[in-house]
This record gives sequence, C-alpha cells and structure tokens, in this order.
Amino acid sequence: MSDKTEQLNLSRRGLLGGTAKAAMLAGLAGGGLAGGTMLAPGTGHAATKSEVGPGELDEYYGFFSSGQTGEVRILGMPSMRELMRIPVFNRCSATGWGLTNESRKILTEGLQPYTKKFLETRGGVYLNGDLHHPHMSFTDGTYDGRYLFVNDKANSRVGRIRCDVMKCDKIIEIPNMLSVHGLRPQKYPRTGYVFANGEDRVPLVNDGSILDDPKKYVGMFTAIDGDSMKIAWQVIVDGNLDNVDCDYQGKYAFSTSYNSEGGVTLAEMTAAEQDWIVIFDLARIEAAVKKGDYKEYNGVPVVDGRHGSPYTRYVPVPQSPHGLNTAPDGIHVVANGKLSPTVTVFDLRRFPELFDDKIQPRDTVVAEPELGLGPLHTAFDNRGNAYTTLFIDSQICKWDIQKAIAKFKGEDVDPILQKLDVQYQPGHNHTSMGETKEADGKWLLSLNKFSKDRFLNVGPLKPECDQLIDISGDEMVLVHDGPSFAEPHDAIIVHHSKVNPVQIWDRKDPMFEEARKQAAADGIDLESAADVIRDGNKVRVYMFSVAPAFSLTDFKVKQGDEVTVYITNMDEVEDLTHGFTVANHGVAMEVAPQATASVTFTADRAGVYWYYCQWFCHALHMEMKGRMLVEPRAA
Ligand code: CUK
Ligand code: CUA
Repeated sequence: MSDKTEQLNLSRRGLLGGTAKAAMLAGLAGGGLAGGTMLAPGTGHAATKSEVGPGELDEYYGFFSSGQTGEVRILGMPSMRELMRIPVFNRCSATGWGLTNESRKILTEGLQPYTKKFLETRGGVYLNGDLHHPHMSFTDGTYDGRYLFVNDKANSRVGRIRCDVMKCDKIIEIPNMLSVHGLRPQKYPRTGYVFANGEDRVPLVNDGSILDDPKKYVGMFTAIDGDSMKIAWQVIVDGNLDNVDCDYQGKYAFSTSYNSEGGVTLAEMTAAEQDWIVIFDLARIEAAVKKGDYKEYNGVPVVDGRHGSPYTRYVPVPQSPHGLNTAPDGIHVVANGKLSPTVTVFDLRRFPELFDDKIQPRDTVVAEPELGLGPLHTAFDNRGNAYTTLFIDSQICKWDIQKAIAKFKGEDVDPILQKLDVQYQPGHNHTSMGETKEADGKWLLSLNKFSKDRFLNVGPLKPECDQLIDISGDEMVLVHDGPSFAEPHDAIIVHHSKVNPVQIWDRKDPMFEEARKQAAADGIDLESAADVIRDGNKVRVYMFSVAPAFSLTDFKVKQGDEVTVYITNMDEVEDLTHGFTVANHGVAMEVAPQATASVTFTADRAGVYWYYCQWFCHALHMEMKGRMLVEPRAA
C-alpha cells in the first residue's frame, strides 16, 4: 500500500538525522537530559486561579495512572491535592486489595485458564502491574462518569473502575497478545468498545512451538465490550501497536505502530525511516465476525488485518510514532513523531474514501508540522490549538492546527505559537476535558519523567514532576509543580459535574454478593452477626462493627483451620470506615460504611492473637479490638 513516491515525500519532510536520532534513543533510555532549558518558570501571574483554599472544593477530578505502582490516583485540580488511591494491579496494605476475598475474586476471575494455573503456586494473584492509561467511559462524545478503564502493560490485563464507589470491579487478561499498552474507550455513541493495543509481537499461538522466528510473530488489536468486560474481537496487524484513539463518529479506531521492520532488537526496530498508523474500520470488522471471516483463538474471534486486508488501512508516518490524539473538533487526529521532530495530522473525514481505495493512504494527511525533538503526546483546547510534549527538548509546544494545515498547503505561516520549558522530559500531557468534545481550554498538565533538581533530594530515586499550566490566556503559564511517585504516564482532567460517587455503600452492592450468599447458606444475618460456623476444618467467623466495637470480642479456632472472617460495617455515618487486622497473620482490610469485607487465612500458629480496627474511627478506636484464640493441634 505504501508506494515509493510517498516514501520519498516523507523523508524529504524533515526526518531526524542520524545524530539526533541517536540522541533521542539515548534520551528515551533516560540518559540525556536536555541541556540549557532550565529557565525559571513563569511567576506572579494568574497563579491565584490554581489556589484552592482550605475547605474549598476543586473544580476538576484528575485521574492519574501510576505506571509501575499499578494503582490509580485521584487528585483535585487545579489544587493538585491527592484525594484518593484506587488499588488495581497492585497489593494495597491499607485496603487489603489483593488479600480480601472480594478483591481476589476480581483479580482472578478474568484471568486466562493458563495464567490461573501459572499462578497456582505463586499465591494465585499477580502482585505487580504497570498501569499507563486511565480513561473514562463516554456517552455522546463526553465523559459519563460510569467507569474508568485502565491497562496493565506488565501482565496483559485491562481493568475497570466503578466511579460510583471508586473501586475496581473487573479485571480481564487479554489472550493472544502480550503487553496491553494503548487503551481508549469508544467515544460515540457510547462506550461500548474499549480498544486495547497488544504492544509486543508474539507467536499466535504462543506455546513454545515457535520461538526464534520473528517473521511468524504477530501484533494484535483488541476490542473489549466495556459493559460485559468480555473480548468482542481481535485483529492481527503488522508491526508493534503503541497508542490508540478513536473518532467522535463511532466508525474508526486507529493506532500508532512502530517496528514496521518486524525486528526484535532496538537496532532492528528503529531501522526503517517510516512506520504507520493503522486504521480499523469497526463496521467492516463487525461484519467479518458476523459472516465468519475469522479464526478463533482462546475463544476469541480473530480477524486478519495485515496489509491487504479490507478491515484496516496503513498510513505511512515518520518513524516510530508514539501518542495518538483525536482533536475535540471531531475531525483531526494527531500522531506524534517520537523519533521524528514532526507530528502528523490526519483528517478523518477522508477515511471512508481511503477504505474505498479512492485515495492513497497519505492523502489522509493534512499537516505535518515540525515542532521540535521528541514529540510524544498532544492535548487540545477549545480554540483550535494543540499542545505537544517534546521529550528531548523538555518543552510543551503550543501550535495552531489550522495554521499547520495552511503551511502544509504551501502557505508561508508558522504554526508554532509558543514553547514553554517544563522540568523535565515530558511524556503525556492532558488538558481539562481535552479528550472530549467538551474541551474547555483552561488547564494543561505536563507529566514529566524527571524532576532532578526541582525538589528536596530524597536519594537516588527521585519523584516525577507533574506540572500544571494555565492555558486560559494567550500564553501558557506554569503555575504548579507536583511531585509524584512512580510513574503517572497519563491522566485525565474531568469536570466535577461528570462524576457523582456515593457517600456510603449500598448493602445490596454486587461487590459483596459472595459474602451475602455464604451468609445465607449458613443461616446468618450479616448485619447482626456474631457467629462462628465450623465446616470441617473451615471456620467462618461473622461479625459486624459499630464504632467502637466488633460484635465478637473473641473467637476460638483450632490450629490448622482455614479461617474466613466476614466483617460488616453497620455504621451509616459518612467517612466512618473501620478496618480489621489480625496480629502476626499478614491480615488487614478496609471496611467502609455499610460494606461487608472478608478475608481467608490459615490459623496455623497456636496462641492468642489480637485483632484490631486499623482505621481511626472513634475516641475509643484503640480499644476496638478482640482476640483470636488458636487452640494447639492435638499432639
Ligand atoms: S505511554 Cu508513557 S509517556 Cu504508555 Cu501513554 Cu507515552
Ligand atoms: Cu473502628 Cu477504628
């Protein structure tokens, strides 16, 4: 599909030379901090706008990923105050995520059978994750406050967070691919699909029968049904998929793709002068699945979308593009060059003609401005401007989309409006409501990978530096530095009116469905329970809590028993969370108002073990405790 003329045109349009490319690669490896860009940030301007006084509420929720920490963080914005952490792909000591039966069910039920087997001798759950991309569900092109969807690059999983309670309720493992990277929900008419990119090419089927024959590896694109969290279909592609976005019309999804070479080493993967974006025609793929033009692998219909397929189109772009961002105008899509100093702007109104082979792939490109070194991600305001992070230059470049289009047509205009130094090496950036049709052009966040000298030194491992920039005026102005622990790759800034969490749990919440079932089977009322049920060597302990007491001041089990403790928090007061910790048993969990939580452990040490409430709940919180008596095994 890519003809020679196109390739020539491409390489004439300012690709990085060999030296700059080497610098980029060094920079990506973390070595090359750009010199000479440590200008003092803007001061004394509208900074008051970012100040939110004591007791005042923020205008926006910021949902931040945490990369290799594996959780999602909620910040109030513009104050940048951290409000909450939502454990997802990690183990959380405070809440018991990864330990409670409720969380373990979520962490295991969506894993592939081969992974469940693999984890059998490893505690049953993954203890790590690499959460890059949090995105909210959409209705009609804007956030609807139902869910956040997140990816785990480390263990090929996708998770869903319920925004009513701000807890993860589903995690699935995507088969037939490795390393879920790019992730985006469908914007229109609603989510709908959640699109997930398989980053690393692997054999299909990856069972060891193919090892060192990279020509037989494939890349994979996945569409998940966001309502059922089941995989709808997958598409085999050429190259490695990186980031993904979709349109505001519900017709196309598109991914940046690097390693068109099909290499397995750094040198091989970056050899070619150009890579692609891959465009997926959703209706054609759905029709293919319907008429049976697919092969089934691990229960999933897999359509072949490699070069020449009717389901995809490959548009050449300068090498190794990274971020892919649809503008709120619903027309333009920006692919960020990474190893090229350019970004490529597509007009998605031309995609139908491309799929009908009436135009060439590169005819969908309407601009390709050269912005600076290492463009990674682009965000938008509501005034036709785009903001691109320049990783190597440690800058945000503000540019005008229409001017870039005019320049591409040959007009003598400069699309670049301003470059702002950020500290340092930005990856993602994000504007307030900027990935929706309701972009409001107020705030821009730059998520910088290096903080170096910006904060007190805390040793060799430094925090990241998340910077808040006021974009409401003609000039971008830096107003806040926010240190953060590893590593917020991406974030979204959601107007508070879109999100309406509950204050206390509903006693009928599906989160503790299993506990309700087990209690019913045992003839127990969870809300007034103070019971110990013996079932062979399994013991179920039921208690409720009302500050400052558990309904059981002690319970007795036998050494070697498998003990499950169910705690129901009967307090109805907002913010009155209790906890349950058993001394020297590695057991601790959160029990928020009106929730039930349970934990299972083996009581294999004889003796007296105090359990206590670890959430400060009352003046007599310290006294909220009881004893587990473990009778020694008969000798
Ligand atoms: S990626 Cu990290 S800076 Cu995973 Cu969205 Cu671009
Ligand atoms: Cu209940 Cu502390």
